Amino acid sequence: MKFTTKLVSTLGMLMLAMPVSALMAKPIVLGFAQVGAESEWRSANTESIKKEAKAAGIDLKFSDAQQKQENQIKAIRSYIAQKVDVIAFSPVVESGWDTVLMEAKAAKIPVVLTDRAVDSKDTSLYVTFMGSDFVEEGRRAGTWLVGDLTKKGMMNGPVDIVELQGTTGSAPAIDRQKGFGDILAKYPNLKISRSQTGDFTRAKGKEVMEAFLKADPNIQVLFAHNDDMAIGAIQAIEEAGKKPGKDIIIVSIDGVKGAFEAMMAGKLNCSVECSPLLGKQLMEACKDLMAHKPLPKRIVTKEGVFPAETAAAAFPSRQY
Ligand code: GYE
Repeated sequence: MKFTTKLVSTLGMLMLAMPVSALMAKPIVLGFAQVGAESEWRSANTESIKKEAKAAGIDLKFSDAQQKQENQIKAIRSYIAQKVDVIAFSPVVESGWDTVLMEAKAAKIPVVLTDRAVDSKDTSLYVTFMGSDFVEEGRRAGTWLVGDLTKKGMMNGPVDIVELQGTTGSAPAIDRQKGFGDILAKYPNLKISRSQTGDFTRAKGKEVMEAFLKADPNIQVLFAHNDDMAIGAIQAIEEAGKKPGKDIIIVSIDGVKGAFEAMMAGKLNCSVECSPLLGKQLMEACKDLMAHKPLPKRIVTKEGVFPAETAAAAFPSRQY
């Protein structure tokens, strides 16, 4: 046998003996900079990303920024240094990202925004933004409220509404406030008497609601930018000797299990859905990017509204 033929056949045998995975292309490396673990929504989002990365055979590098922008920026810089294939992140606040995004661009690493948007003027700094329409969620909460107040005969007089805002400067806090406000603006009897941030957490939601109740014993409605703050507020309302869901009408956003349980217990009146299950879409986007397929600039999540009377029927099929 000639040397070259021998070499080729030896190589062939070697390849046959190798595990299939070793012959396949290197896995896509995705660096994901998560906001934190502030809510049930966020935990479900993290779980979805980890599970779907595994299912797609994507090598996921994951970091938790504990709701701090500087930590997210550090994580993104370390992904750039590690030369990952794709960077994805859910920006804790909207502004202040241009510098680090320019660094990613210079390193030719595509950036995918998941869940929350940035306010950068230069949209070439990211390839796509996948997530919910938060303005629409706020409008849905407002529209549901008007319907409920109408049914209860409360639209003829002034209604005292308080608002628990999400993290100051975050896209969902800005947009949900706007959407809800758009609806309220059509009804002069609906007024927000107090509005403060509860940072999307149960503990802060409870704390701020306690202060609201002390300052104003006549609160009729609570709009919370997420379910966790509503759940914290429910505790504060009960501790103040009132009945949440009855003495105070409560509408919040996310549709997490805890909200469904509160609705079934009659303590929460409505939750507007915001799906955290973005993992699958994100992994598909990574694969498309690596295959040089074009991506739409905006991928909007499809969602519904769950008034309390629909909670028991929907509960068994809820995935988060
Ligand atoms: O509503 C809230 C979480 O960005 C949509 O962040 C997300 C929000 C969600 O902490 O619960």
